[in-house]
Amino acid sequence: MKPKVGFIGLGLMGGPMARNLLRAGFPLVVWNRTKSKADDLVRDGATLAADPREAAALADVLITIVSDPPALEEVLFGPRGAFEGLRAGCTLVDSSTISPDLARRVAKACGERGVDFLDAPVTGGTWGAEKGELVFMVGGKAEVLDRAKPVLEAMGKKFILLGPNGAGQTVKLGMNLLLALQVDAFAEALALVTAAGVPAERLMEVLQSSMARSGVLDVKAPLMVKGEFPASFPLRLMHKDLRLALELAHANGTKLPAAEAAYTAYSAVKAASKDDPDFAAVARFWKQG
Ligand code: NA7
Repeated sequence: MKPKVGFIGLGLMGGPMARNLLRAGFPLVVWNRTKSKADDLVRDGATLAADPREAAALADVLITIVSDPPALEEVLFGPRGAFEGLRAGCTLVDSSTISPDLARRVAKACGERGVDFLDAPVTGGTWGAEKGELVFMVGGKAEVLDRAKPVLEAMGKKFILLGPNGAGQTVKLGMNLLLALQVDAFAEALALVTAAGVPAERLMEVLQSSMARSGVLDVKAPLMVKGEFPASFPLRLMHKDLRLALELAHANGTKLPAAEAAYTAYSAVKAASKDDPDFAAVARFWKQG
């Protein structure tokens, strides 16, 4: 029999991930702060929990994917939070991007209740979430990952065990730091070239045939040239990830001067944007002057 899965956080990523669990035939209990985001899933067979506590109490495997560290603390440890409902022997998988420090605190609290825990942030964007082709960066024990895999396989194609709890989040922050810098660097190159009178298309042409080409730029650079930023990975979340990376660096005495500079650009665009754009909108920094 398939384990019962609880799912908390039906945002841009969580919505399609939960949909894939339902499609794969897992009995699914969902909870989201904004209730209406659960409507389609409930219509198609998922059960709506009254609160995170109930979602946890009904689940063998509970998956959380919410915005940031305060959101996770709220759904786990807040009033009627999941921790009040988690039973010994269950597994909690958190796929939010949070600090490694919070991941370790959650692991400790789980350990005290006899609950297994994996920090398992994902990469692949909304496209990967919809296709069920996410890559999971996992911190925790190999045997816990092995047991959780049949559930995770409904949502992803690759599961990389990186070390003890916290290691998944650490690597995720390193990866997003690189993505943030690549997109920021392209925005600078674009500003340099176009201000000097050469059209953006010429830069793109060369980029496509050079070593400067990368997966992220294949996707983001054309949108940046057009100035269109529909949110696939919202800038507000990349801004949060850069902040978490800088906090981790600070705690370990690691200097990240390029990340500091990029954080300034992302912060300015975040403050000035009235919409909820993709992180590629960091290009607006050079339009604002
Ligand atoms: P979204 O689309 O912004 O979704 C965020 C989700 O987190 C959404 O379900 C939110 O509920 C939920 N949320 C945010 N704050 C809270 C609080 N305080 N309490 C409960 N629930 C909350 O983000 P993505 O799906 O793109 O990304 C999710 C994570 O994966 C994030 O860490 C990324 O960096 C990676 P809402 O629907 O707004 O009521």
